[in-house]
Amino acid sequence: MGDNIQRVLVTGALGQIGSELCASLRQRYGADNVVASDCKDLSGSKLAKAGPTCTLDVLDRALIEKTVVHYKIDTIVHLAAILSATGEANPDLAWKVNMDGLYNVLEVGRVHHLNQVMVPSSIAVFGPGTPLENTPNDTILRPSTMYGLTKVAGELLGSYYFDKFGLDVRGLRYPGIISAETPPGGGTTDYAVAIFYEAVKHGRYTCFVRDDTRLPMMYMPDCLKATMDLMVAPLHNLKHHTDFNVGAMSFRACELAAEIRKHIPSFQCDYQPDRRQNIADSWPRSVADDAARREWGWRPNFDLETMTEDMIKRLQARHQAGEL
Ligand code: NAD
Ligand code: AKB
Repeated sequence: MGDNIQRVLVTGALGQIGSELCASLRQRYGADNVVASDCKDLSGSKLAKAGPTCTLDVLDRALIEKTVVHYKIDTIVHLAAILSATGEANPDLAWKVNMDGLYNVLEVGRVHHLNQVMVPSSIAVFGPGTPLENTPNDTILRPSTMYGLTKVAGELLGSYYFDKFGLDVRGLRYPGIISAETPPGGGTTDYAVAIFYEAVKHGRYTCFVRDDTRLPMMYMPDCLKATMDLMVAPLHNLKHHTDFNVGAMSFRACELAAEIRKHIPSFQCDYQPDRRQNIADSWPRSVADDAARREWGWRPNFDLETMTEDMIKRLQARHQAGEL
């Protein structure tokens, strides 16, 4: 199981997480053994220069199956999804991609006896009825968004495939992911990334949540570590499978702005909350990740201070190189 991964298919590989996770997976398993796929065209992308790629819409089960057979895939990392803000604007699309897409991937996993399917979940599984401070791993899951609803159903569906068919489905509930390579694709936590780009490029940012909004966040290197550590964790150590809370840091939007100001003293941030504020208010302020720590040794490396320093260094280098 976890230690038997040889050929990996990544769906949604052009996204914020996929674009960096594919590179890490290729380092670990060999460039030729990680097939990066997305419904968008990958030709000309960094991923296409470094290893195999294919265009793959996860709503096309026959094509997933063909790809798995063609590349002799034994593990799928399923990242294709519609995130919270886009999902609220287009719930029909969110349902289709997040539910039908996952069902297709799990069915192919079952029929082809794959070693593992990794499916990220999200802090979006929680809702206003959940304890929002230090939210426990096993608690009330009543989200108020279509995205959150599909993530809860996805966790349950993955567990069902494990219990019923023995398919090794794993997943962690990422908090908002902050990264300097690929911008996020339509989530509520996107402000915590956009603020860095705008600070470096223009020295000012208008934030779409209130200054006192506090949410759990994680820097990309920790996201990659968490994902790859869970993938290789011995199955017999896991009591949870598809639903691990993983914490790293929690901060208010104004605390992030203040941290950025330590590096860019003239940085100005103002706040104009929009419809995403309601989503942010329904999510945990911080999460308890004792199950992940106990069952597969989860430990984050970055906090607000070290993440901010590294983000600014990377984005300033990209800005100077004319990439932003
Ligand atoms: P993203 O929006 O940046 O990327 C998603 C990718 O999926 C895009 O490249 C898009 O083209 C692709 N896609 C959309 N529909 C598709 C389809 N029908 N077939 C194939 N590809 C399709 O998302 P991300 O941030 O990289 O998220 C990856 C996973 O992690 C998702 O399951 C998401 O819910 C989860 N997650 C992300 C965060 C975060 O902050 N980034 C937080 C919690 C959970
Ligand atoms: C979003 O904001 O939708 C994502 C998530 C926390 O799932 N970043």
